[in-house]
Amino acid sequence: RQAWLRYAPLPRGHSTPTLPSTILALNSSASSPVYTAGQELQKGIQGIFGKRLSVHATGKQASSAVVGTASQFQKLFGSNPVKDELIEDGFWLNVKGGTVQILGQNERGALYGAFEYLSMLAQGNFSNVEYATNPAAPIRWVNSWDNMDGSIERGFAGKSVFFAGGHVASNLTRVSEYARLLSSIRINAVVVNNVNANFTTVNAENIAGVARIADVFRPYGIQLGLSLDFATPMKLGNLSTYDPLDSEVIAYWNAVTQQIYDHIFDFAGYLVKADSEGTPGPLVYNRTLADGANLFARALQPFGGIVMYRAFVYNQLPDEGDWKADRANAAVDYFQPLDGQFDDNVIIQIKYGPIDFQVREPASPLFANLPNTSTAIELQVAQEYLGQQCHLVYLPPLWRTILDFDLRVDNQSSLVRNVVTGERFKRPLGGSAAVVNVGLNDTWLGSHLAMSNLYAYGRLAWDWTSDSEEILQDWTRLTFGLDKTVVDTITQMSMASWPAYENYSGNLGEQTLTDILYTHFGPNPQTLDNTPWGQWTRADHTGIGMDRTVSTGTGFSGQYPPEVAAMYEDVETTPDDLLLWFHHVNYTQKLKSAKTVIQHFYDAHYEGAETAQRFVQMWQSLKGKVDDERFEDVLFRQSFQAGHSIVWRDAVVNFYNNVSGIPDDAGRVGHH
Ligand code: GCW
Repeated sequence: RQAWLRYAPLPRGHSTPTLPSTILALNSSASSPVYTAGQELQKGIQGIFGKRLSVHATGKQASSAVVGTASQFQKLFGSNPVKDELIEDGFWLNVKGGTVQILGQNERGALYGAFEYLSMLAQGNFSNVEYATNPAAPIRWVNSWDNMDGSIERGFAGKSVFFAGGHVASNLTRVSEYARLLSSIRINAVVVNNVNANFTTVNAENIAGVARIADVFRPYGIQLGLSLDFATPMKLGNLSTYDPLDSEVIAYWNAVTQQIYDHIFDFAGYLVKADSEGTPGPLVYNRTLADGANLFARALQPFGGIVMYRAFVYNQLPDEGDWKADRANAAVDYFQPLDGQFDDNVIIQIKYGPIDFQVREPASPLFANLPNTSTAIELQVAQEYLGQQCHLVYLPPLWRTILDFDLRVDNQSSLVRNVVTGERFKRPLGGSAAVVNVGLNDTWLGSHLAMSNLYAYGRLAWDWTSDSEEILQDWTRLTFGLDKTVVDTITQMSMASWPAYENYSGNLGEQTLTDILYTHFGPNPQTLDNTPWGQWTRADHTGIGMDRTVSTGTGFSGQYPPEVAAMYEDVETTPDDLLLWFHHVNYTQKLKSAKTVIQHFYDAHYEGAETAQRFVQMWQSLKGKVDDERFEDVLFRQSFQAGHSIVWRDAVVNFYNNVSGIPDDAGRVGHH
């Protein structure tokens, strides 16, 4: 349960640095992050070096490690040693042998700095450093799809740490442990309940309940947010409408919001999924999505809260035969016309791709279409379509394909990451949210190795240019120790894992091919087509792929700025890995690799499954280097993945062999 915060002793024989003699934490109030930082430094140094330092809130000593805000420091010492500019949540770290200064712009930043220093020590890194670091964006949130009854939508690790039986859980120990992990990766807010929200979340009893969660979060610098059911005024408030422009509805939400702030003075804000997959919303009253978002924005504005309004709005599309119908078009169709109509404290939260957390998608074109609106990217640490933590899939390389993508708005560099941080369009707000869905399982996500995705999410949300592999190695050392073989092996497995999963699931941009009707787990290519969910591949006897061109297809490629639109419009300039996302082609179409589409399917599936087999041997080579409990647990999962990858391989290659009737050049597939 300590995950990457174990503070395990360094290997025998490892050198020891000059340590500070005491810890000076410049705030003694137990709910302050600076106090937490002092406790954490004490705990960490004791764990790593077996030395217990005392913690004080006053008294100057040259050899103390000092942690606090720059202004607290200034007050006590009469000077400010911070040499670079700090923005909100940023910190300054100065380590010179026994001299340790950890100074945040705010208290949260100070706590982040303490974790950074401990992370260095735990990795045996005793270098002298002096630097400031600031976040890429102010919004670094986690979303939890926890239901009030304690179940978790797309949760793969047991019941909720937050809720049980319609109430907030009575024992919040796990919440506090979770908050500690999240603050160490610089997450600053958590939305605790499912976006498919239940109106009872904001009844009087539950507001008092979530206030207890906020109390547990506060010492870790984490704010609490809530998802709302748009129809609450009717369901809970006994009004006859939930029309966002109705004065009683407005008064109702103002009152609820006031009540929340009465209990939680530092409440972060609301997350809203409206008019989506059956949830109520403003469209029911022919109001715009901006009317819906601004309703909450205005209720929150006096308190400094924000609204994360999800762009995941689409209708089910009954008619796949309609060559123009395309769910991927929905977000831009709905939101682009509203650009500029959202209040300043509204952030549009956009899933990374235009459909839904697929193994590969192009960047959502909505990122290019809202220059006058603040945006955030939504990622999913919970591997819903990506093996549900039963398969090892290290996600940062996938995320980076989106965040590093250049949308070329106005023919200028417009990386997605620079859009969501607010930099590209000069927006005051922006950032990211990841759906995490930890549960009561001791591993948090259901799998030890899956925790690298959570760790990496936090690190990237702070700095999207950090290297995926270096982050992974930090995580591995902190989680499993400094043994080089362990670090190298987990690195190799993890870095090969997303390509492997893509190989044995959906190739060339045709989505995951997982079962989308029931489980979202395991292969089921036949569920993609002929359903109203709109995750179509249009596979028939001769060809496959969604024609999303402007000239002959759904017009989706035209939602990108001209340079990008032109690239995707043309089969020749569309990268192979997104070919079937943008084009309907024959199975015999030649790829840039000179293989045909169908032969690529066959080869990739065999290759992907072979890689998954190798993970088992690679992991086995770590026996004795990883404690038995975690060794066995991971071995079990890797063995499952190895077997399941063959199930995937055979299901998918046989499916396309059957529809196309084209044999495998290598003779592995079908009847021969
Ligand atoms: O991917 C789909 C999930 C739903 C989820 C929805 C969403 C919370 O299958 O479980 O609902 O996306 O993101 O709103």
